[in-house]
Amino acid sequence: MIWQTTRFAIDLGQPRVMGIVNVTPDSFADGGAHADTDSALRHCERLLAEGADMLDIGGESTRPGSPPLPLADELARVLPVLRGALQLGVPVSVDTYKPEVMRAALDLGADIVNDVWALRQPGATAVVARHPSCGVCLMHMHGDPATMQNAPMTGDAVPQVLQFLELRAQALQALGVEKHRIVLDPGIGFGKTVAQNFSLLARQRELLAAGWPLLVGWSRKSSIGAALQGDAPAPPPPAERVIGSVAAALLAVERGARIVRVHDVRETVQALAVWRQARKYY
Ligand code: HH2
Repeated sequence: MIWQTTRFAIDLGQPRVMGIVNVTPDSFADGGAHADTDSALRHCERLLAEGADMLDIGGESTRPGSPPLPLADELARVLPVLRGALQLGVPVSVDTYKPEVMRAALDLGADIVNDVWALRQPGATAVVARHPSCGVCLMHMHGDPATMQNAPMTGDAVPQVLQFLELRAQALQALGVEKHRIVLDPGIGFGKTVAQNFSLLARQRELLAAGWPLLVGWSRKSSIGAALQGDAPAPPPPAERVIGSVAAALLAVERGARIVRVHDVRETVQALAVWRQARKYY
């Protein structure tokens, strides 16, 4: 199974680790840690040294309750880091829902568009469809980041997420984007309850029925916090959810995910090395 992107045909025969680079002051897990170009690029290099297969650069936080960022600010955060990251020899993805940012990033040579809105902003599908070969990740989100946790989805999330993602992928294919450029993502934490998030993990194989590779992002999210809370008055903060996040990434890979989007690359790579070793004897 291959994920075709601008410069790389990524072999998804092996599970791949996508390292998160948030060039933001306010991301829920690591806001402010790499908010200027130099520190973001150092972070890129560190993630690659730890074993990341690809990088995902984002300029706007999508944490629940986050306000939209003006276009000019997002461009100013993302493009200088992207320019540097594109020299590092791995696929580079841009995490954005704004078609103008997608276009500017693709013009610079970005490999992948990662859109939590699954290209539902006006003009976004056209930007991707016009490009001859970029990869794209279409993610499910219920509602929008400003309000999604006030009114999460209701009912069984699995068939709803599957139907949404299939329709978005088919719409993109109808515009001429080949299937091997597209991966799908159930959007853990985006307008879903803790129970719905874990049902998407437990029954992840149902999502594979759509026939596209799956990318998943559990890293440090509040559902991990909820699972770790036990009898404590509050969940552990994001930085203390690393082991729980690695466990979720491993369970996702065991259930067929091909790409895991993570903050903690070193720890995830180690876990996957053990998984890979055991898999030889299946
Ligand atoms: N999660 C976040 C952002 N982008 N993209 C995909 N495809 N899948 C995800 O699960 C996903 C995503 C949220 O995590 P993070 O980037 O760490 O936080 P923030 O949005 O606060 O910057």
